[in-house]
Amino acid sequence: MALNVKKIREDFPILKVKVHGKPLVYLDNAATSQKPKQVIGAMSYYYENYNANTHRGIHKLGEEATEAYEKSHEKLAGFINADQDEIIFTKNTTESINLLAYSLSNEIKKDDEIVLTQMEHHSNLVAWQQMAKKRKAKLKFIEINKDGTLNEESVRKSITKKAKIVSIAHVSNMLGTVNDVNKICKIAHDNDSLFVVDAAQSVPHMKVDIKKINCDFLAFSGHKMLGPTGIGVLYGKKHLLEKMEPFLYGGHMIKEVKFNGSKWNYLPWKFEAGTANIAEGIGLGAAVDYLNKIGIDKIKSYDKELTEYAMKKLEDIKEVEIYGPDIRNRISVVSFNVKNVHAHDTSAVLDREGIAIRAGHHCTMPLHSVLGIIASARASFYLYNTKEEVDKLAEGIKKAVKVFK
Ligand code: 7TS
Repeated sequence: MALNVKKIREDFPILKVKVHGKPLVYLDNAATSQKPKQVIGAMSYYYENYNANTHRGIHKLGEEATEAYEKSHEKLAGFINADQDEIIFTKNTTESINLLAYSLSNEIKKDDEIVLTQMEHHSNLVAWQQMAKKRKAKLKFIEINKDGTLNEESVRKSITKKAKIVSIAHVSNMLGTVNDVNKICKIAHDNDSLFVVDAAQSVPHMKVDIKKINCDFLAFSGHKMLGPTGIGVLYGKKHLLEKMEPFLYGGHMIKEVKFNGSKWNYLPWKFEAGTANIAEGIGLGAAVDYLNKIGIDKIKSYDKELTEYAMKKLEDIKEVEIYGPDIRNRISVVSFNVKNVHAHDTSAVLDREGIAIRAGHHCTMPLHSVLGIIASARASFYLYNTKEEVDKLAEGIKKAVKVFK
């Protein structure tokens, strides 16, 4: 059964907002998603009814807050088929990857290799780049084909016995390419390398099963999957997390502290130092409930349907150039440029129509240089978007073509 988008839209208060007097058409979901009232409500309910710090006070509110916060770990674990103690709450994908780059750095020696791809978000590039500099290790980048898919020969050539870490995006936030992480994971493991997945753009839009991928680590952000900002996830295989150094030290992450030394807490608390983003954790749990209620497989097929529809509509405008693969290897994201129009100008024209897209380098500057462009416009879709909104996008782009002729 298809999604009941009309009913879904009623859950998102922001979709009633007018922008420049026009109904909001929100097509910037790859940057952040909107939040349903169930998520906003769960967070307000916590603040209004059981706000207290977790894992500390032996009092009713503290126990309720702790239970709800731990329950959220359990929900997130279920969502990606992990165990509860393998789910570390971080601030976002960026922090999850920084945690890894910091905590794994002891394992990296001179001339070891860290393999990424040309399509990485800066978040899955800069942290490794800095770690590689410190350890005198090398970064390698798997090349892309003209159509924005990963080049298979480059995959095989880049991942050798020298690779200690292979870290790649599951879905590119600029090209929308869905990478075959199962296959690349196997190649990484055959070469005794750790395999990390940047799942910021996949977990919100498709079923991600860490056991099927067999990845060692996987990172994603709550705010792109209907949850609040300030909460993200790092999944890691338990035996690896147990071996790793903590990232932040202080309260909550310890089991025992003496003046001259400390022992670390059990997983995942070892990596969750200090007072947590409690309301945000609870909000993310509510977002998972919401996604589960609708069904992630249904969301995926609807996202694909919208993306395919948008690609067709945009391909019909001869001044538009679309980047990335065809719909078979893509989901939710369509980046493009209008001939002779800067992406910022396209975005500004669309904004006057109430349409929100992203314009710029989308935190993928190296990818933009591979494509030979400095910027692009990007429409990205989610479960509450409609074909009518895509029609408005196409009309808005035609307006931009005319304005800048
Ligand atoms: N990785 C990918 C693939 C992303 O798309 C993003 C955010 C991140 C990592 C970082 O996520 P954060 O929550 O830590 O910021 N992508 C985008 C985007 O495309 N536009 O704004 C943020």
